[in-house]
Amino acid sequence: MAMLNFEEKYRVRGGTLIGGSLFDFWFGPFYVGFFGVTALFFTILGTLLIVWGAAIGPTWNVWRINIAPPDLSYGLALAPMREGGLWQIITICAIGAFCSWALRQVEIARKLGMGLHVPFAYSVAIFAYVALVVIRPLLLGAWGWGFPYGILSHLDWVSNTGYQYLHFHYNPAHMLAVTFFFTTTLALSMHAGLVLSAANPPKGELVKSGEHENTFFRDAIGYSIGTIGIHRLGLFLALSAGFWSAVCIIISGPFWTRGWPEWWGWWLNLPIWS
Ligand code: 07D
Ligand code: 07D
Ligand code: U10
Repeated sequence: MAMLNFEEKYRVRGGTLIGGSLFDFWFGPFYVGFFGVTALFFTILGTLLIVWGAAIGPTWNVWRINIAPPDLSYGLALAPMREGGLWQIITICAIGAFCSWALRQVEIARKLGMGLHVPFAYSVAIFAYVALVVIRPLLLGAWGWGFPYGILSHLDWVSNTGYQYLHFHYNPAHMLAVTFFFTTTLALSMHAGLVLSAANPPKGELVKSGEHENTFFRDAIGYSIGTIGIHRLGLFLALSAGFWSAVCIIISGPFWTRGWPEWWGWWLNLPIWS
């Protein structure tokens, strides 16, 4: 079925979570929906607040614009606009926009009778963000622990936070997250390479099948995970990367206050060494 015919067939009412058919329509290629409206609302408001923050700040250099969270002395209270209040409202807008976007994905998936894998996956990214700007600051008792909104300033925050724990590479959850990130890239490059090599042959040659793909890996490593399996594995690897990232930052401070190399003391203290 041509794409335009398909869209005509599936652009039907229903599947919405809230608002019935109020916003149940399309605008050009975009599905609108209640959560499209809330996503747009939070995005526009949040972006305007960033522009305001830039306007009252010292620079218009996009790399150096910085909207910092409140000073630690404000604890979990609201701060005046110019002293971190802006960061607090932008954070609310960001969470509002990200969650709206995930729920819009849910509505679109429901309309199409598809699974909720995409919104579930996106929710893990939202979890990592919320871990950084809500969960960890709450556990540490001050919004000031959140990261600043700025292209270079957020990099400074990552570096400074890393060195607060002496050597962040020794954080065991960071190790797991990094390993999952690396494995995700490996898996994607293997999968994309395999599919292109079979499904996109040079002109004049036959397109190869899933059997060829299976056989390639059985010949090479003795086992093939299969054509659905590789997608399950890919999702698992990628979501694990995000999940362990969230864990690695939540435990830094709330559950471990010393340098991360010291955490490995348990290994040196095992009775088997004495
Ligand atoms: C390719 C999809 C498209 C998305 C893009 C990002 C904005 C921000 C806002 C000026 C893969 C759009 C960017 C809307 C503009 C203002 C105020 C996704 C793709 C192109 N970071 N980070 C970047 C964000 C954190 C870290 C780049 C966001 C944590 C490091 C971009 C968040 C930590 C490096 C960016 C976030 C951290 C970057 C490219 C939120 C740990 C880099 C991102 C909401 C996770 C790299 C100058 C990219 C860079 C980079 C955006 C959070 C670390 C500006 C939106 C606090 C070490 N980050 N980041 O391609 O070049 O993502 O930085 O949590 O080296 Mg970051
Ligand atoms: C938070 C992004 C969420 C995004 C959302 C969507 C928009 C819309 C619109 C384009 C989580 C935003 C959408 C804005 C855009 C349009 C139209 C993703 C998020 C919801 N580290 N480290 C990680 C590595 C070191 C440190 C994670 C490697 C040093 C700290 C990952 C190395 C020190 C923190 C990772 C390395 C250090 C991290 C990041 C190597 C510094 C974190 C990925 C090779 C001296 C952060 C939750 C992530 C974290 C984190 C990798 C080195 C410190 C595992 C490979 C030793 C303080 N590091 N790191 O989390 O876990 O993505 O955050 O050296 O806080 Mg690290
Ligand atoms: C995959 C795949 C696969 C494919 C694929 C893909 C994964 C099976 C079949 C997909 C992959 C790709 C396409 C590859 C490239 C992708 C990446 C590299 C990932 C990164 C992506 C980007 C950088 C692009 C990001 C772009 C975005 C997010 C779009 C931005 C769009 C908007 C902001 C508009 C969103 C629309 C909304 C919210 C609703 C609609 C609204 C409007 C259009 C505006 C008008 C509004 C109205 C009419 C509503 C009225 C609003 C009101 C009343 C309130 C407004 C409030 C105010 C305050 C004004 O596996 O193989 O192939 O392709």
